[in-house]
Amino acid sequence: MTSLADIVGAEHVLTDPDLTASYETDWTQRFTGKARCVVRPASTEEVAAVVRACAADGVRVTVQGGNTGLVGGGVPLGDDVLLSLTRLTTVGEVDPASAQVTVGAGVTLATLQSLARDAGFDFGVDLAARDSATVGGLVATNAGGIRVVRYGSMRQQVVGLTAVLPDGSVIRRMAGLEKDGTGYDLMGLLAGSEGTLAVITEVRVRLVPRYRARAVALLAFSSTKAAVDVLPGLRASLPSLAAAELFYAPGLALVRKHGGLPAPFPEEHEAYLLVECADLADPTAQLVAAVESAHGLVDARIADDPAGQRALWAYRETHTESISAEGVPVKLDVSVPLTSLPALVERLGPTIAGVVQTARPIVFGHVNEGNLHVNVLDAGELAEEVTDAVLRLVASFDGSISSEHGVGRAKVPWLALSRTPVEIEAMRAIKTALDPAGLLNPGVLFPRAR
Ligand code: 2HG
Ligand code: ZN
Repeated sequence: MTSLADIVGAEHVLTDPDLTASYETDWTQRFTGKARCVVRPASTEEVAAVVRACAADGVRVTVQGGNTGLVGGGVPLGDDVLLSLTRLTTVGEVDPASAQVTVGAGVTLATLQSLARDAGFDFGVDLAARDSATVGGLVATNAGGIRVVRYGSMRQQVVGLTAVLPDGSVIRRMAGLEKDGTGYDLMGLLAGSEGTLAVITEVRVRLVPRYRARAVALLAFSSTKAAVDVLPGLRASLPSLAAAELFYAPGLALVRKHGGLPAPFPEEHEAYLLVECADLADPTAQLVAAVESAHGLVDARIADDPAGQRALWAYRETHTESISAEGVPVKLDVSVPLTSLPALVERLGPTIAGVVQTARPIVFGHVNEGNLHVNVLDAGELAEEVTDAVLRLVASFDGSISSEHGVGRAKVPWLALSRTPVEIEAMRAIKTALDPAGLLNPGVLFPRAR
């Protein structure tokens, strides 16, 4: 095999366990594996040369960005090369005419956001892992986050991609054409392909206007249905709506415990909706009016100042870390049609308790998309059984077993709950056409071939 050290430099081929450890276990500590080495290329050409060398020797490659994934998709399997893209950190100039910018796959979301803001724009995707999650990983998983209600997921932000195919050849579509009807949408296909079809090395994204004026409300409800029922009214009366996030009393109790946060309301309530508006002019009056005319609220707080807004957001944004502080949860990420969301939530508790009586479900998510993060603490030995029961319940509502985190390696056995045999065959045909030897991200999306 062409020496990987000859391609990237010996200091970027890591084999010392002290150096490889942080690449070999995921953020949740749930998934871990041993790579034959960690390779850290710094350009598309180096990535292509590494992939070509691995292909020549039939060596499998697992691709990793910021290692913030939650479904084990970026963790090595055992005998694979771990291709870390965090050195692909080039940033281009923001083009104000097209409102676009090109960045390397290893640039973090936070860096992209500040790049956009410095140029008077903003970026349409935001999520709590912003400081570590990389643009390449966000595209590969078609990440969602807290702004989907306004701007859509990561796929909707992509106007150009450079990607290395499993044989080491390179696709380069970087002109940023907003309209391009010349055949298959390869960029759309690679977005969300979880590194199974190509290694994304560079991305051109569209930027959105920068809305500095914000207002945030925390609304309390006595049921999921009451919270869901206010959404159509909020969407219709608030063109500035920029986030709508749901959480529940058990999650609130956890974030208060681990973050030392005060109670948001004098009394505890069943469900909470965090709503944010963002606009050129102060949206507070709009938000107050919308809240006043909403039915079914039992309490509400509105913050028009940044510190107060951050304090309200903390109740939602610190869920993931507070759950991890309690233990290693079973993490599920599902979506159902919005009208089915209350019924799903009602049945989640009994379904999980039917598997492990003492398990503690913590549920929160992006309510407008019907997307719930079902975290289950204290599932003990029965993580697979809990997963199976919850995902079957979700499928019974015509839902998705993976809404925004990807299928990774964790959800592979359940893919058929969300995809028909015909769809899975079509996806396999695409995989086989681009990666006949199954070298790229083996075991992700489809069962491992050998
Ligand atoms: C979020 O929305 C992330 O905060 C993480 O998607 C969800 O920890 C989770 O389950
Ligand atoms: Zn999420």
